[in-house]
Amino acid sequence: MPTTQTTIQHVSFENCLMNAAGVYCYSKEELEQVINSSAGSFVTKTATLEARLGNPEPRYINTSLGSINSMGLPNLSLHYYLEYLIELQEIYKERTYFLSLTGLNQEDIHKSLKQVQESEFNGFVELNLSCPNVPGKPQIAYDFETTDNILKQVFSYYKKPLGIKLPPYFDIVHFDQAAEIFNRYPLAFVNCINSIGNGLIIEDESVVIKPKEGFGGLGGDYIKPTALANVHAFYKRLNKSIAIIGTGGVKTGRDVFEHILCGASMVQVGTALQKEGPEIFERLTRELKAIMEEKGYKTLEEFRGKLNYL
Ligand code: IRO
Repeated sequence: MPTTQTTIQHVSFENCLMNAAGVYCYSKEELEQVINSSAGSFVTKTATLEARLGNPEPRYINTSLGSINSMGLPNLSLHYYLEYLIELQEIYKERTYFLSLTGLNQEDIHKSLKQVQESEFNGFVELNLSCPNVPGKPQIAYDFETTDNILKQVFSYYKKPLGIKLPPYFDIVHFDQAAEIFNRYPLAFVNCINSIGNGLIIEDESVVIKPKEGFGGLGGDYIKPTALANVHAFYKRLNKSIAIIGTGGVKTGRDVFEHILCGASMVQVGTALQKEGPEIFERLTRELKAIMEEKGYKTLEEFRGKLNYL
C-alpha cells in the first residue's frame, strides 16, 4: 500500500493533506473536525493580535468553478489560537500543527511573533504575507523591499520553524526576484498560493459579495494552473531546505498528485474543503493512493518535483 507520509524540516506528517488557512479553522470546534479527519495536520485562521469581526456579509460565495471571498481577516485573536495549540501539544505529542498569523502593520507582525517565540508553542508558524481583503492594506509580498525587511527583522529574534504564505506571482522575473530574497532566510517553507486577489464575479447585473464593491480573492478551479505554476517556479528556484506547500484548486486526488509533481511537500485544500467538509481528506487520500498504485509509486518522494517537460 503506498504511503502519503511527508516531511517538512525533519518533522514528519502521516498525511500530506491539510486545510488551507481560512477554511474549517476559525474556532476550536472547526479545527477539531479537521483533527478528527484523515488530514495530516491543520492550520489556524490567520490570527491578529486582537480579535476581528471582518468585513460585512455576504463575504464568501461558492460558484460552480470555485469561490470568491472578502472575509477581511475575521479571527478570534492570536491568544485564542496559541493557547489552543499549546493545549493540543500536550494531547497529541506526536503531531505538529500550523499557526497562521499576520499583522495590520509591521510592528504588529513582530509583536505577534515575539509572543509566539516566548510561548511554549513548538509547531510551525505560517506568516501570511498575502491577505488580499483588508481595505487599504496591500498584499505585503507584492512589495519585495518590505518583504525583505520584514524577514530580516523576523529572523533576528524568531528561532522556531516559520514559513510564509505567498500571493500568486505572474511574471518570471518576479519569481526570480522573490526567490532570491527568500533564499537569504532560514524559511521552513513557502506556501503557494493564497487566493488570486481582487477578482470580480457577477450574477445577473450584480456583484455577489458586499465588501469592496464585489472585489474578492478567487479560489478553486479558477486558480489551479496559477497555483501549480507558482509551486513549480519556487520548487525550481528555492534552496532545497525550503519546502513548498501547494495550495490552490485541489478537489481530486489527481490535483494533489499534480501539486506534488510540481514540488509540493504538503498540499492544502480550501474551496473544496469548504464545499465538501472534512470528509474530503479521506476521499483525496484514497484517490491519490489509487494513482500512486497504478503508477507504481510507494512514496511521495518518488515523484515529487519530477514534472516532465516537452
Ligand atoms: O479575507 C480574508 O480573511 C482572507 C485572508 I486573511 C487571506 O489570506 N486570503 C483570503 O482569501 N482571505
